[in-house]
Amino acid sequence: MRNILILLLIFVSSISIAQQTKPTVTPPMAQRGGALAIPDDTYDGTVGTMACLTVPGTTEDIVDLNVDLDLEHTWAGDLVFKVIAPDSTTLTLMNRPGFAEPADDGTGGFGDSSDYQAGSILNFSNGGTTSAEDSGNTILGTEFICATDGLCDYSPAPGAGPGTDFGDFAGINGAGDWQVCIGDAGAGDTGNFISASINFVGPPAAVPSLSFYSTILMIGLFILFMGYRVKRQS
Ligand SMILES: [Ca+2]
Ligand SMILES: [Ca+2]
Ligand SMILES: [Ca+2]
Repeated sequence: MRNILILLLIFVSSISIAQQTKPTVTPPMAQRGGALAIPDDTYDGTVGTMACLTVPGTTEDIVDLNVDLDLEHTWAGDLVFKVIAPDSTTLTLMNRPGFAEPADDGTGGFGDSSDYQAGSILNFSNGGTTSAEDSGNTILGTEFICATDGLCDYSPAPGAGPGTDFGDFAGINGAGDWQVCIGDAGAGDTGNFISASINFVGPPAAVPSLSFYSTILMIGLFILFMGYRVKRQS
């Protein structure tokens, strides 16, 4: 009887330990699009005037996400970056840095003259150390954001565009096609959108509740009690 009790307790304990060691966060899932020329001076605030790459979504509900961009261009202050969810929720990542656009319609002046170099991957996240509006503001117009200034991690700065930050996507289901888009609102300087990837963070894996452990403990105590009674009666 005692051996059976010990085996039962070991079994119950092993279930409990297995449940506790489950991962609590779904690993980010990187997705990638293709390559595209950015049309010069066409941006009017609509997606149809931007160069967009499609990025496959995730079947999970979104907790957070961040975006990697690779592009080449000779005038950062011409550019608007947006990420658009399958349900059309839109976050403006950057809006003509160095220029306080009165509206998100491509009109008015232009911003910082710095460049983007292919292969220097920019990351946009809520934890980005530099506001996207400050892109290139410490370097010359012929120097490269990220490659020259070493500043590659940016937080969203929507300016007059839609959205606040990546929290805008929290709670929506990620299934379907996402779009990452670049618009150009100033004549003369041009470039190419090389790639985009979205790192999706899903909900935490299910972790047994406190009541689960309480139930296991109660079962263990019950088995011990019954074993004690059987021993007393024998
Ligand atoms: Ca701006
Ligand atoms: Ca330039
Ligand atoms: Ca341009």
